[in-house]
Amino acid sequence: MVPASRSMVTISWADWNLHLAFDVRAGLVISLATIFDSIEDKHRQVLYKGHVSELFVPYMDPTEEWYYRTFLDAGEFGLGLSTVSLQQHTDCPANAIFMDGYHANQDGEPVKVSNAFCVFERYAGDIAWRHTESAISGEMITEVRPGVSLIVRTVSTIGNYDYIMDWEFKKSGSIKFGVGLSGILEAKASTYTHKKQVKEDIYGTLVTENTIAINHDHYITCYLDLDIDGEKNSFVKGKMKTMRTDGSTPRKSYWTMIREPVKTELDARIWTDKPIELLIVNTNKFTKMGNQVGYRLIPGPAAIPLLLEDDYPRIRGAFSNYNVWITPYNRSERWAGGLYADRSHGDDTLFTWTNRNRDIDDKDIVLWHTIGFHHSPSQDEFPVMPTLNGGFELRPSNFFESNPILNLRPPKPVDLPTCNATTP
Ligand SMILES: *[C@@H]1O[C@H](CO)[C@@H](O)[C@H](O)[C@H]1NC(C)=O
Ligand SMILES: *[C@@H]1O[C@H](CO)[C@@H](O)[C@H](O)[C@H]1NC(C)=O
Ligand SMILES: [Cu+2]
Repeated sequence: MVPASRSMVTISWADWNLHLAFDVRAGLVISLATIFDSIEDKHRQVLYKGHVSELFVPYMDPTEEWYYRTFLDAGEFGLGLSTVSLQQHTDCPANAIFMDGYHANQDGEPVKVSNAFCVFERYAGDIAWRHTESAISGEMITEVRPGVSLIVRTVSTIGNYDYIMDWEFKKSGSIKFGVGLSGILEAKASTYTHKKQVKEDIYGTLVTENTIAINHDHYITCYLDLDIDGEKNSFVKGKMKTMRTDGSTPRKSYWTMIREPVKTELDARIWTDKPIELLIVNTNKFTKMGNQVGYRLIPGPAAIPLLLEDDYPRIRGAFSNYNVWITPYNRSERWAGGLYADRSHGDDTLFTWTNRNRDIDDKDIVLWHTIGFHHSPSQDEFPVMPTLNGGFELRPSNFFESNPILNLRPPKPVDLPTCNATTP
């Protein structure tokens, strides 16, 4: 790991090279992530730029004091402005390296956020790949490689909620983004002390005497400008279709994959609540076997919006109408809720941009993906909420000629420090 400067950092780890930057609105920005391919003997482009674009949290209490609580946390508060200083040993492990972030205040003066990100190598006891071969008579062969990855972490605390955001780079070529929700549930005072007394809709859960935690959603929309082996990429949708056999064997059915290129923005609006394969491919590059070189999105949890389409938060938060979108790259289209999110009317969102139905075939394209949660609070989350996790994976799909970590060396046995359960 080689930090190069304070504001913009280049990291080389395993086969990965990447940049980190701090943005007042997005918080952590990952860019120029490339991975070394030993067969091609060069670094290959994967992610040109990735960051959280918007974080939409509409509350479900429509009464006078609460109806307006439909927050656009990135656009209205700033994930960078809300970034907190991380602590060693608690927020990040002992082997973490910390980075500061800087932004300008309203007078144009620099403000330092110390320890805004931490970067660490993680071995959490996972397996990168393994096999026990027992088919060879008289022999039992086992090969296992431990899964070690690089984590870049940042935490934004926006009012009551804490969002823990991790970008994980795996030796296999996968990039994972994870978000952890913690902090304090937004609650209101009430005269109720027991559920039996409640005869009306209280818009949430009585989590303790006189306290109602309100129902709400979290939509974390990520901007992912993938450049798979270069700028010109295309989007491919793979549908799994049930096929009936001709009856020549006892099997009646099977499923097959039907992949079709998606050429326009409207066809690229997708809900991932049914089996679907989503690929970003390099239109002009194939493996030796003739498969199209690409990366696959393994989506995070999908929360289909339940507000009515003519309701104001639904219009301002229209980028939650689908959880996958593709746009042609446009430098003015980075913030899913609009450039000016505060008091916006919903006329500059990912939804309105994509209504133009532009061509997305064989172009520099941007993938937008939303991790969604419908959150009906429970007592277990009071007074502070145990972390609730969600995330997605960008995983190589015919990007390499074969498993890129086949040649990982088995580790030397080392005595890692043991962590003893402490008694309070
Ligand atoms: C780029 O985005 C802006 C904002 O949505 C829009 O006004 C402009 O027409 C876009 N340009 C193209 C070529 O789509
Ligand atoms: C954990 O407990 C073992 C056995 O009591 C002890 O030898 C070891 O030093 C302890 N490790 C730590 C990190 O406290
Ligand atoms: Cu919540």
